[in-house]
Amino acid sequence: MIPGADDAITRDGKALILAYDHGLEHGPVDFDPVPETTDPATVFDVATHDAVTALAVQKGVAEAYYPEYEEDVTLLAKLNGTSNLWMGEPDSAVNWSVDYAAELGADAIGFTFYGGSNHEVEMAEEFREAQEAARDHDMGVVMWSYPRGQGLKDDTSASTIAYASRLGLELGADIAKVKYPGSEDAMSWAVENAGNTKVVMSGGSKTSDEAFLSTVREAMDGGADGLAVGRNVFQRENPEAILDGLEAIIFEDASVEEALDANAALEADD
Ligand code: FBP
Repeated sequence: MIPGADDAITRDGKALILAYDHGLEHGPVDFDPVPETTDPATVFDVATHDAVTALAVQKGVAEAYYPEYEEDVTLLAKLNGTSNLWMGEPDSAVNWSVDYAAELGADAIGFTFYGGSNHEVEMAEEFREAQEAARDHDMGVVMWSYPRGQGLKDDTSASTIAYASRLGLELGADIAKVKYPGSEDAMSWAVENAGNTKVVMSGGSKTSDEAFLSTVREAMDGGADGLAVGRNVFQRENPEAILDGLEAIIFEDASVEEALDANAALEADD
């Protein structure tokens, strides 16, 4: 990592990255809860919320929609990705070059790395190429660090997530995006292992307002530097409300109760 390389995609050193590469990674099923989100413009509009420090999308979506939003949205180019139709060992095709991402206006790149996959070696080499090209363009580097593959029994255990965040540091990411390891202590271990590389929590499948805000609060208490989230924002009827709550926790260090009060539409669990 290089100090300051992630400045364009952070605020006060913290990140709230909105991820919207699900049309590739999971397919249209992720748009079912809020069918309007099939239209990328809907999610670009959400990304104009003040809390969002960057929007992560794939090449085709960036090409087609970013020109209209470049004044209001910071682009994080998610360089690689694989569809849910792929049934092989975890792997991810590199779909655009760093040069082309820079041409389209990206301030940072995102790269999935499946440590532990039988394709780990090739993926590390592809990451190296992308990471060094990003340095040439002064772009930040975010690693989606998701250990998985035949040899991995539990891809969200504390030790696996600590290893995931460490891989971010070792391979040169400015930010490592990791799955939530289940507790503040486990997150703290992951953060410690990342050294100066920032660690952000990956959102996961949609939960209630209170449950999600509580998990984010725990991750922040464990030393995380923010969040990279997709479904827990865009699968809500009122994504602005949850972004208000997340903004309170991530940038204002609010409690869960204070975050729930940040927008009247947010609901506490019974
Ligand atoms: P969510 O917040 O919806 O979990 O999105 C984060 C993310 O990393 C996306 O960028 C990506 O599409 C998806 O999760 C991949 O998740 P998985 O590989 O675990 O299905």
